Amino acid sequence: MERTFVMIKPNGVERTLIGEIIKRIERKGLEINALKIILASKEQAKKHYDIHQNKPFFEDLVKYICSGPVVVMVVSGNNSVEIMRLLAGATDPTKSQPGTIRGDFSSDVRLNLIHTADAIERAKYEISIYFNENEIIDYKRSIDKHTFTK
Ligand code: IDP
Ligand code: MG
Repeated sequence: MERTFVMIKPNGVERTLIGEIIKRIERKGLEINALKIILASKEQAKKHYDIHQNKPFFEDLVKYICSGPVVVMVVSGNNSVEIMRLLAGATDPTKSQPGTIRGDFSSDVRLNLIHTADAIERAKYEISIYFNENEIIDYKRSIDKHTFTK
């Protein structure tokens, strides 16, 4: 099962969109294997967005991610990386389609509600910034291992 990393950014929490976003992930058929609300440290945010360290918006982005509680999740399912990108919608709110999380709820690229990893290797890296492996529970697969007679 492919894992991805998802974060509901501070404005998603502030706007009480946690439930709305989780509902969309679950109804698509993806599994949530780990979930917690945290205050990200500057160190975590810098690691998370290391590929953007030379961009003009990097410092503001790091400050923003640390500005309030965020929800971090490990989500899995077939092609979960690509499917979560589809559910999130395009980064630029002028291009995110209605029906996507960003398309339905955001109009500013800096406040686009959700982060979701863009490749399997990035997902592994980002998960390792926010989770210990023993916090991640593959419950559906573990249910499959049991044999129920009744
Ligand atoms: P993604 O979140 O869709 O993967 P990235 O290009 O990886 O988009 O950018 C990371 C985050 O940085 C975006 O979600 C957005 O919040 C912010 N960002 C991207 N481009 C800009 C910009 O031009 N100005 C300000 N913030 C930006
Ligand atoms: Mg990205």
